[in-house]
Amino acid sequence: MMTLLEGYIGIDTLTEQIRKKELKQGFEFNVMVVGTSGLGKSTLIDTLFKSKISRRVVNKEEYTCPKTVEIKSISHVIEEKGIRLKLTVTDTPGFGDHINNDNCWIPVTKYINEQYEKFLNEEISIKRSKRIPDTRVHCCIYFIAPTGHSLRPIDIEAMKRLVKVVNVIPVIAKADSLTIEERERFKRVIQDELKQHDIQVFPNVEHEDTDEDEAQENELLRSKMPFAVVGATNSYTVGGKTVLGRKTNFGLIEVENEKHCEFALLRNMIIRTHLQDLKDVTAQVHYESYRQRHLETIKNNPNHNSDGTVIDMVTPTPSPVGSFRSQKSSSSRSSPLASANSTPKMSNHNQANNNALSAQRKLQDQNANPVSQAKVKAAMLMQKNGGPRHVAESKI
Ligand SMILES: Nc1nc2c(ncn2[C@@H]2O[C@H](COP(=O)(O)OP(=O)(O)OP(=O)(O)O)[C@@H](O)[C@H]2O)c(=O)[nH]1
Ligand SMILES: [Mg+2]
Repeated sequence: MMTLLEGYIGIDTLTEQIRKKELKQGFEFNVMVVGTSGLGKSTLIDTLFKSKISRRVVNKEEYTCPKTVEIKSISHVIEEKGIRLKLTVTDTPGFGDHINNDNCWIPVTKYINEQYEKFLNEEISIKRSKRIPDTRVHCCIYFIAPTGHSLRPIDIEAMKRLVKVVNVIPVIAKADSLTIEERERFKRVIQDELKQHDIQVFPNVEHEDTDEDEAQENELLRSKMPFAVVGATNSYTVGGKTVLGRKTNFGLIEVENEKHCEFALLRNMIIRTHLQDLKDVTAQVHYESYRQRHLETIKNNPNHNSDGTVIDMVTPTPSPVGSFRSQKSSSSRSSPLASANSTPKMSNHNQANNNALSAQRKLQDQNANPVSQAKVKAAMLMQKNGGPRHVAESKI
């Protein structure tokens, strides 16, 4: 189904971004919004894509912004100047609605891991499709309340977990409630706190190319983050032009006017300059790290039925940063043997797990020998065919 855009957002610039990259793959992009309830998550998604995208609208007149009560993904195909983008937006219920908000990030990290699991299952399945549908979350926009003071413990705890599994882009929500000076001060406080708690948001310096220009561009972006944003879905006419904005007692706040807020910086980064990078880091850092965790879990506990809730996301696992760098600079990113390294997901079937484990071990021992790897892969696939398989369903 085609979703009509109500204005220019800039997805046509994608061609330039991926010129040297995997053109044939087409464009799929999955974005998620997370944070406390009522901070404008659903609204910002609509603002970003200039379309009523965060929910299906039956009657435009009846369009309201209901509270989000469950994790919900909606896919749209949007097109601009002949470039099509399959966009999936995952809206999540806000934190903070319960008396006890401990572990409120778990449903979100679980959802993210389920998408990795789906991809992994596809990758290792015997009849895998040429192009695996990619539901992995490429970008998680994290909403910080505009308190002007400091990050709240819930935000620190949630972001700590999230940055281990997904690209996190923090934003100061509803920035219209802060003065320019308050925004700048709040931004510096947040930057210090993120550093203090070692919360590495996107773009992470460790995942960067050696490319000088890219490094400089990212350094500049980091100094301006988190962007102070305002979301709006109402249009107004200013100087003969239609703009999205919020009408207040003190005048109209135009969301795309850089003098009014930093929405445009966020949109430019996500869509116009870093979309492909968000996808690359997802595939080569976060997904790889998920696969490693599964491998470790099966190795250390063959009878363990691993899933996203069991694995501790805070305990650092070796991140494949080095390999990401080298992969990123090489022309061929995905090894043809990558799927042989994958860990099949099997439910309580000890024999199946043990056989898979021994196949994995053999694979690790012999990873320099492509012939042996092919044999091990074949053994794993045969094993997989014979044993029961648990495929997690995501709650979309
Ligand atoms: N002042 C101001 N209000 C906003 C902004 N963005 C959204 N709102 C309003 O805030 C209210 C909540 O917006 P939502 O987009 O539903 O918030 P949410 O974060 O999705 O809320 P949950 O679904 O409960 O998690 C609505 O009345 C919006 O119109 C903003 O940037 N500034
Ligand atoms: Mg919502």
